[in-house]
Amino acid sequence: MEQSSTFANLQTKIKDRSALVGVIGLGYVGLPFAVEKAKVGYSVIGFEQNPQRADQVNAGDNYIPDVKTEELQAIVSSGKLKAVTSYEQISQMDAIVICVPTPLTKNLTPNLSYIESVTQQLAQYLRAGQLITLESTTYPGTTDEVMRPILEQVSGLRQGEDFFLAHSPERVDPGNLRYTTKNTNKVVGASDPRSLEIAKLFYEQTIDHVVPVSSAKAAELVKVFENTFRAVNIALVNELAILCDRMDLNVWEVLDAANTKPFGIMPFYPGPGVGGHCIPIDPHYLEWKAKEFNFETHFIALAGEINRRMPEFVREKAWRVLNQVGVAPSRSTILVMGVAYKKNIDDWRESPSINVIKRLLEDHANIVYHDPFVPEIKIRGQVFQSVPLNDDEIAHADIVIILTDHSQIDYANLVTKAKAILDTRGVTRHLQGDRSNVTLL
Ligand code: SAJ
Repeated sequence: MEQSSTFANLQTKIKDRSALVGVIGLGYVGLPFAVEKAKVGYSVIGFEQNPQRADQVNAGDNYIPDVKTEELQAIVSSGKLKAVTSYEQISQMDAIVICVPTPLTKNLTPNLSYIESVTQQLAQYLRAGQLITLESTTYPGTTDEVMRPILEQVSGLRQGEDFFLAHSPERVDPGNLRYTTKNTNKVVGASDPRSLEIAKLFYEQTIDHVVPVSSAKAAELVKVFENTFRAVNIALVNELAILCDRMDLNVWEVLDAANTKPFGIMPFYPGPGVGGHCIPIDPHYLEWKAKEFNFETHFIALAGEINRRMPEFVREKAWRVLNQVGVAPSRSTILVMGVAYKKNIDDWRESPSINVIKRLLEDHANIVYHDPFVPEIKIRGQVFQSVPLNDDEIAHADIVIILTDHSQIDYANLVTKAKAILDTRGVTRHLQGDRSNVTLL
């Protein structure tokens, strides 16, 4: 097919919603995206390697809290969305969006195995007229230097002429009810103008504001910078918390007062560490790439080191509180409040709470936990079930450690009933009444 007609044909299909959309990876990014596309009339196929997840989608059984179950069920029953586990139908797709994980290895270096394996499979079926966009967070150069060569060499097709390739970083904030896939500004970049133009058109069909940048690398760096910004600022307040502990100052009072400044500041708060699949991970993708340019990203390295130190700091503070109540850690019963990596979500992967619990288990403490979002966790083969939050459980504990500040917990009752509380999230700091049994991080 002549190049310009390929391009024009794809433009038409995107505009009239007849374009077939493929989403590779139906996780916390891919499934909400697939639902948004299907809701406006596109036929969407989710290519999901996990058969259970594919079955759940096809049964309208929602597993992503940010997706409205009734919406998923409506588009699945209307036939607008289905999930498959093989790539057979990928060549029928007009637009393909890749939303696969980009984890770190144990040595904090990028693990592109998901992106590489998806790209290798995609390349076998690639045809003229397809748009491919990568949404996974990764270092600048992944789209152009890793994906493009595979796609061109295996298929013999050329980017910008036969197929189109762009990077558009995901900006999903799990649990955020205000900013959704639809109303969160979306950056998109590509290394040739036609890929950028067609990718921008594609995203504009379901996202209120699309922000084009000059290259895929710029788009990749935008996202990694966004998360580095958070990691560094969280590390700054975590370091301040450790210093305030040494200086016998209340870091929460200091930060609350600092945040009364009406300009030039942004609230970040200390905690038991940094969890999730973004902030503790993404900055190290940039740190790794920078070394190629003989450049040390000191802020990223330092932020990671400070944030990873926080679980140990919590352990030390827990020892001090146990000392005050006259119980040795090895003889203590500790009620942990919250194992999710941040409040009001159910995700406990990479959660700092797990790192704290591991350390307290090494001290032979008896650990029980309560998390309304997480019914069960497994640590080093040991299964823990969330206990009901009742006065007996609270009274039975020598210390309650608040590690995740879920909004639905009755903290006033906790303060009234608990022998001692270590609050690592500052969630009790504004409560009225006697809080002499509470130690803040
Ligand atoms: N944390 C702190 N102190 C803070 C903020 C966060 O200790 O002041 C901790 C959290 O408890 C959590 C970790 O850091 O363990 C990460 O928290 P996060 O608020 O950054 O939430 P995430 O990991 O869900 O980050 C997502 C990211 N979204 C994308 O990558 C697309 C991030 O870019 C968003 O900015 C972030 O949500 C958000 O704004 O909530």
